[in-house]
Amino acid sequence: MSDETLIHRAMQLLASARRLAVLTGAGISAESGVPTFREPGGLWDTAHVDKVATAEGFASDPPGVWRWYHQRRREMAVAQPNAGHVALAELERRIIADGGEFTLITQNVDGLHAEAGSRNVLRLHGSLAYVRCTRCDFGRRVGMGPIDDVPACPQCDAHLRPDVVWFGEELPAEAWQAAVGACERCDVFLAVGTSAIVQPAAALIELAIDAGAKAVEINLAPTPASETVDIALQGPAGEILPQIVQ
Ligand code: BJW
Ligand code: ZN
Repeated sequence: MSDETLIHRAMQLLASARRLAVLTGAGISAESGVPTFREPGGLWDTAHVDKVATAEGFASDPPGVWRWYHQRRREMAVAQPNAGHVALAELERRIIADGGEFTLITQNVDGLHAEAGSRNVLRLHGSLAYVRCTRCDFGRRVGMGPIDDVPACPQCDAHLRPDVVWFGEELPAEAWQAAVGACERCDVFLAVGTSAIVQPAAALIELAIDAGAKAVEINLAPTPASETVDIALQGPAGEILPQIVQ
Protein backbone atom coordinates (compact mmCIF):
# COMPACT_ATOMS: atom_id res chain seq x y z
CA MET A 1 0.00 0.00 0.00
CA SER A 2 1.36 3.45 -0.88
CA ASP A 3 2.30 5.95 1.84
CA GLU A 4 -0.50 8.20 0.62
CA THR A 5 -3.10 5.43 0.97
CA LEU A 6 -1.84 4.54 4.46
CA ILE A 7 -2.02 8.17 5.57
CA HIS A 8 -5.53 8.46 4.16
CA ARG A 9 -6.64 5.31 6.01
CA ALA A 10 -5.10 6.57 9.25
CA MET A 11 -6.85 9.90 8.79
CA GLN A 12 -10.20 8.14 8.34
CA LEU A 13 -9.60 5.95 11.39
CA LEU A 14 -8.81 8.96 13.60
CA ALA A 15 -11.79 10.87 12.25
CA SER A 16 -14.06 7.95 13.21
CA ALA A 17 -12.59 7.48 16.71
CA ARG A 18 -15.00 7.89 19.63
CA ARG A 19 -12.57 6.80 22.32
CA LEU A 20 -8.93 7.40 21.43
CA ALA A 21 -5.91 6.36 23.49
CA VAL A 22 -2.47 7.66 22.45
CA LEU A 23 0.89 6.40 23.72
CA THR A 24 3.85 8.68 23.09
CA GLY A 25 7.58 8.23 23.55
CA ALA A 26 10.75 10.25 23.15
CA GLY A 27 10.42 10.33 19.34
CA ILE A 28 7.57 12.83 19.45
CA SER A 29 9.86 15.35 21.15
CA ALA A 30 12.87 14.69 18.91
CA GLU A 31 11.81 17.43 16.50
CA SER A 32 11.71 19.81 19.49
CA GLY A 33 15.41 19.10 20.09
CA VAL A 34 14.94 16.71 23.02
CA PRO A 35 17.23 13.67 22.59
CA THR A 36 15.80 10.16 22.41
CA PHE A 37 17.28 7.21 24.32
CA ARG A 38 17.98 4.27 22.05
CA GLU A 39 18.69 5.71 18.63
CA PRO A 40 22.27 6.14 17.42
CA GLY A 41 23.50 9.32 19.13
CA GLY A 42 20.77 8.95 21.78
CA LEU A 43 21.14 9.34 25.54
CA TRP A 44 22.14 5.71 26.14
CA ASP A 45 25.13 6.09 23.82
CA THR A 46 26.94 8.24 26.38
CA ALA A 47 25.24 7.51 29.72
CA HIS A 48 25.28 4.20 31.55
CA VAL A 49 21.68 3.12 32.24
CA ASP A 50 22.51 1.42 35.56
CA LYS A 51 24.33 4.55 36.76
CA VAL A 52 21.81 7.27 35.83
CA ALA A 53 18.45 5.50 35.66
CA THR A 54 18.28 3.29 38.74
CA ALA A 55 17.82 4.07 42.45
CA GLU A 56 21.07 2.20 43.15
CA GLY A 57 22.97 4.38 40.68
CA PHE A 58 21.60 7.51 42.32
CA ALA A 59 22.45 6.27 45.82
CA SER A 60 26.06 5.68 44.84
CA ASP A 61 26.59 9.04 43.10
CA PRO A 62 23.88 11.71 43.66
CA PRO A 63 26.01 14.61 42.25
CA GLY A 64 26.89 12.62 39.11
CA VAL A 65 23.31 11.62 38.42
CA TRP A 66 22.07 15.15 39.10
CA ARG A 67 24.69 16.54 36.64
CA TRP A 68 23.17 14.36 33.92
CA TYR A 69 19.64 15.46 34.80
CA HIS A 70 20.58 19.15 35.07
CA GLN A 71 21.90 18.96 31.51
CA ARG A 72 18.67 17.36 30.28
CA ARG A 73 16.56 19.87 32.25
CA ARG A 74 18.47 22.72 30.55
CA GLU A 75 17.64 21.23 27.13
CA MET A 76 14.00 20.82 28.09
CA ALA A 77 13.77 24.36 29.48
CA VAL A 78 14.32 25.79 26.00
CA ALA A 79 12.43 23.13 24.02
CA GLN A 80 9.13 24.15 22.44
CA PRO A 81 6.26 21.84 21.47
CA ASN A 82 6.39 20.88 17.79
CA ALA A 83 3.65 20.33 15.21
CA GLY A 84 3.15 16.75 16.46
CA HIS A 85 2.39 17.83 20.04
CA VAL A 86 0.10 20.57 18.71
CA ALA A 87 -1.79 18.15 16.44
CA LEU A 88 -2.51 15.83 19.39
CA ALA A 89 -3.81 18.74 21.47
CA GLU A 90 -6.07 19.74 18.58
CA LEU A 91 -7.29 16.15 18.18
CA GLU A 92 -8.19 16.04 21.88
CA ARG A 93 -10.22 19.27 21.61
CA ARG A 94 -12.11 17.92 18.61
CA ILE A 95 -12.91 14.51 20.10
CA ILE A 96 -13.98 16.01 23.43
CA ALA A 97 -16.17 18.60 21.64
CA ASP A 98 -17.87 15.68 19.84
CA GLY A 99 -18.58 13.99 23.18
CA GLY A 100 -15.84 11.36 22.86
CA GLU A 101 -12.99 10.26 25.11
CA PHE A 102 -9.32 11.09 24.63
CA THR A 103 -6.41 9.89 26.76
CA LEU A 104 -2.81 10.84 26.12
CA ILE A 105 -0.45 8.40 27.82
CA THR A 106 3.13 9.59 27.69
CA GLN A 107 6.44 8.06 28.72
CA ASN A 108 8.06 11.48 28.31
CA VAL A 109 9.23 13.58 31.23
CA ASP A 110 9.57 16.88 29.30
CA GLY A 111 6.12 18.45 29.83
CA LEU A 112 5.75 19.36 26.15
CA HIS A 113 2.29 17.80 25.72
CA ALA A 114 0.83 20.03 28.45
CA GLU A 115 2.65 23.02 26.98
CA ALA A 116 1.03 22.30 23.62
CA GLY A 117 -2.41 22.39 25.27
CA SER A 118 -3.13 18.70 25.88
CA ARG A 119 -5.39 18.28 28.92
CA ASN A 120 -5.83 14.61 29.77
CA VAL A 121 -2.17 13.58 30.01
CA LEU A 122 -1.06 10.51 31.99
CA ARG A 123 2.66 10.68 32.75
CA LEU A 124 3.77 7.07 33.17
CA HIS A 125 7.43 7.88 33.88
CA GLY A 126 6.99 11.05 35.96
CA SER A 127 8.29 14.51 35.15
CA LEU A 128 11.63 16.31 35.25
CA ALA A 129 9.77 19.42 36.46
CA TYR A 130 9.23 17.69 39.84
CA VAL A 131 11.55 16.48 42.61
CA ARG A 132 10.83 14.18 45.52
CA CYS A 133 12.64 13.09 48.65
CA THR A 134 14.58 9.83 48.77
CA ARG A 135 13.59 9.39 52.45
CA CYS A 136 10.29 11.09 53.35
CA ASP A 137 7.07 11.94 51.51
CA PHE A 138 8.18 15.41 50.36
CA GLY A 139 7.62 16.30 46.71
CA ARG A 140 7.44 19.59 44.84
CA ARG A 141 7.13 21.10 41.38
CA VAL A 142 10.34 23.00 40.59
CA GLY A 143 9.82 23.64 36.88
CA MET A 144 12.71 23.30 34.41
CA GLY A 145 14.71 26.29 35.71
CA PRO A 146 17.99 26.10 37.65
CA ILE A 147 17.94 24.37 41.06
CA ASP A 148 20.68 23.41 43.56
CA ASP A 149 23.38 21.07 42.24
CA VAL A 150 22.28 18.35 44.68
CA PRO A 151 19.02 19.61 46.21
CA ALA A 152 18.23 18.66 49.82
CA CYS A 153 14.84 17.93 51.35
CA PRO A 154 13.43 20.91 53.34
CA GLN A 155 11.70 18.43 55.68
CA CYS A 156 14.43 15.89 56.47
CA ASP A 157 17.60 17.09 54.69
CA ALA A 158 17.99 13.85 52.70
CA HIS A 159 18.80 14.04 48.97
CA LEU A 160 16.00 15.06 46.67
CA ARG A 161 15.82 13.12 43.38
CA PRO A 162 14.13 13.78 40.05
CA ASP A 163 10.51 12.59 40.24
CA VAL A 164 10.90 10.15 37.38
CA VAL A 165 10.54 6.38 37.16
CA TRP A 166 13.83 4.52 37.02
CA PHE A 167 14.37 0.87 36.02
CA GLY A 168 13.10 -1.57 38.62
CA GLU A 169 10.66 1.00 40.03
CA GLU A 170 6.88 0.85 39.96
CA LEU A 171 4.99 3.25 37.72
CA PRO A 172 2.70 5.79 39.49
CA ALA A 173 -0.29 3.56 40.33
CA GLU A 174 -3.03 6.06 39.51
CA ALA A 175 -1.63 6.97 36.09
CA TRP A 176 -0.99 3.32 35.26
CA GLN A 177 -4.51 2.21 36.21
CA ALA A 178 -6.03 5.08 34.22
CA ALA A 179 -3.86 4.13 31.22
CA VAL A 180 -4.94 0.49 31.39
CA GLY A 181 -8.60 1.54 31.58
CA ALA A 182 -8.27 3.89 28.61
CA CYS A 183 -6.57 1.18 26.53
CA GLU A 184 -9.24 -1.38 27.40
CA ARG A 185 -12.04 1.03 26.40
CA CYS A 186 -10.56 2.72 23.32
CA ASP A 187 -11.79 2.03 19.80
CA VAL A 188 -8.66 3.51 18.21
CA PHE A 189 -5.12 3.38 19.62
CA LEU A 190 -2.19 5.46 18.39
CA ALA A 191 1.48 4.86 19.28
CA VAL A 192 3.86 7.71 18.42
CA GLY A 193 7.66 7.85 18.63
CA THR A 194 8.26 4.98 21.02
CA SER A 195 10.64 2.07 20.49
CA ALA A 196 7.96 -0.04 22.24
CA ILE A 197 10.45 -2.05 24.27
CA VAL A 198 10.24 -0.58 27.77
CA GLN A 199 7.73 -2.41 29.92
CA PRO A 200 5.08 -2.14 31.16
CA ALA A 201 4.29 0.89 28.92
CA ALA A 202 4.86 -1.07 25.70
CA ALA A 203 2.35 -3.72 26.80
CA LEU A 204 -0.42 -1.12 26.48
CA ILE A 205 -0.23 -1.51 22.69
CA GLU A 206 -1.08 -5.24 22.85
CA LEU A 207 -3.64 -4.57 25.55
CA ALA A 208 -5.56 -2.13 23.34
CA ILE A 209 -5.37 -4.41 20.30
CA ASP A 210 -6.47 -7.47 22.29
CA ALA A 211 -9.41 -5.44 23.64
CA GLY A 212 -10.54 -4.75 20.07
CA ALA A 213 -9.01 -1.39 19.14
CA LYS A 214 -7.72 -0.53 15.68
CA ALA A 215 -4.10 0.53 16.09
CA VAL A 216 -1.91 3.01 14.25
CA GLU A 217 1.83 3.52 14.78
CA ILE A 218 3.94 6.51 13.76
CA ASN A 219 7.70 6.05 13.96
CA LEU A 220 10.81 6.82 11.96
CA ALA A 221 11.69 3.13 11.99
CA PRO A 222 9.97 -0.25 12.45
CA THR A 223 9.48 -1.39 16.07
CA PRO A 224 8.29 -4.65 17.68
CA ALA A 225 4.76 -3.17 17.49
CA SER A 226 4.87 -2.52 13.74
CA GLU A 227 3.80 -6.07 12.89
CA THR A 228 0.77 -6.05 15.16
CA VAL A 229 -0.73 -2.63 14.45
CA ASP A 230 -3.25 -2.14 11.63
CA ILE A 231 -1.39 0.79 10.09
CA ALA A 232 2.33 1.47 10.56
CA LEU A 233 3.34 4.89 9.24
CA GLN A 234 7.05 5.52 8.82
CA GLY A 235 8.24 9.12 9.09
CA PRO A 236 8.63 12.09 11.45
CA ALA A 237 5.72 12.54 13.86
CA GLY A 238 5.88 16.32 13.41
CA GLU A 239 5.06 15.88 9.73
CA ILE A 240 2.70 12.88 9.81
CA LEU A 241 0.50 13.86 12.76
CA PRO A 242 -0.64 17.20 11.26
CA GLN A 243 -1.50 15.32 8.05
CA ILE A 244 -3.70 12.71 9.70
CA VAL A 245 -5.34 15.10 12.17
CA GLN A 246 -7.34 17.23 9.77
C1 BJW B 1 10.65 9.17 15.99
C2 BJW B 1 11.18 10.41 15.70
C3 BJW B 1 10.33 11.29 15.06
C4 BJW B 1 12.70 9.36 16.70
N1 BJW B 1 9.10 10.91 14.75
N2 BJW B 1 9.44 8.80 15.67
C5 BJW B 1 9.27 -7.40 31.11
C6 BJW B 1 10.23 -7.94 30.28
C7 BJW B 1 11.54 -7.46 30.32
C8 BJW B 1 11.90 -6.44 31.19
C9 BJW B 1 10.93 -5.90 32.00
C10 BJW B 1 9.65 -6.38 31.96
N3 BJW B 1 8.92 -5.67 32.85
C11 BJW B 1 9.71 -4.76 33.44
C12 BJW B 1 10.95 -4.89 32.95
C13 BJW B 1 12.12 -4.09 33.35
C14 BJW B 1 12.14 -2.72 32.73
C15 BJW B 1 12.16 -2.81 31.21
O1 BJW B 1 11.20 -2.61 30.53
N4 BJW B 1 13.31 -3.08 30.62
C16 BJW B 1 13.41 -3.12 29.16
C17 BJW B 1 14.55 -2.19 28.69
C18 BJW B 1 13.54 -4.50 28.69
N5 BJW B 1 11.02 -1.90 33.18
C19 BJW B 1 11.01 -1.31 34.36
O2 BJW B 1 11.91 -1.47 35.17
C20 BJW B 1 9.82 -0.44 34.68
N6 BJW B 1 9.29 -0.73 35.96
C21 BJW B 1 8.62 -1.85 36.22
O3 BJW B 1 8.41 -2.69 35.37
O4 BJW B 1 8.16 -1.95 37.52
C22 BJW B 1 7.69 -3.22 37.97
C23 BJW B 1 8.87 -3.95 38.52
C24 BJW B 1 9.47 -3.47 39.66
C25 BJW B 1 10.54 -4.18 40.19
C26 BJW B 1 11.03 -5.30 39.52
C27 BJW B 1 10.43 -5.73 38.33
C28 BJW B 1 9.34 -5.04 37.83
C29 BJW B 1 10.24 1.02 34.75
C30 BJW B 1 10.67 1.55 33.44
C31 BJW B 1 11.19 2.99 33.62
C32 BJW B 1 11.77 3.57 32.34
N7 BJW B 1 12.45 4.78 32.66
C33 BJW B 1 13.03 5.58 31.59
C34 BJW B 1 13.80 6.76 32.22
C35 BJW B 1 12.80 7.80 32.75
C36 BJW B 1 13.48 8.97 33.39
C37 BJW B 1 14.36 9.74 32.46
O5 BJW B 1 13.91 10.24 31.41
O6 BJW B 1 15.54 9.86 32.78
O7 BJW B 1 12.01 6.05 30.72
S1 BJW B 1 14.10 4.65 30.49
C38 BJW B 1 13.60 5.47 29.01
O8 BJW B 1 12.90 4.53 28.15
C39 BJW B 1 12.55 6.50 29.46
C40 BJW B 1 11.53 6.38 28.37
O9 BJW B 1 10.29 6.90 28.79
C41 BJW B 1 11.52 4.90 28.08
C42 BJW B 1 10.95 4.54 26.73
O10 BJW B 1 11.75 5.04 25.70
P1 BJW B 1 11.05 5.63 24.38
O11 BJW B 1 10.25 6.80 24.74
O12 BJW B 1 10.38 4.56 23.64
O13 BJW B 1 12.35 6.22 23.60
P2 BJW B 1 13.39 5.42 22.67
O14 BJW B 1 14.59 6.27 22.56
O15 BJW B 1 13.57 4.03 23.08
O16 BJW B 1 12.65 5.38 21.25
C43 BJW B 1 12.40 6.55 20.50
C44 BJW B 1 11.65 6.12 19.26
O17 BJW B 1 11.24 7.28 18.55
C45 BJW B 1 12.50 5.28 18.29
O18 BJW B 1 11.73 4.13 17.94
C46 BJW B 1 12.70 6.20 17.09
O19 BJW B 1 12.70 5.50 15.86
C47 BJW B 1 11.50 7.10 17.18
N8 BJW B 1 11.68 8.44 16.64
N9 BJW B 1 12.49 10.46 16.17
C48 BJW B 1 8.72 9.64 15.05
N10 BJW B 1 10.77 12.54 14.72
ZN1 ZN C 1 12.61 14.31 53.07
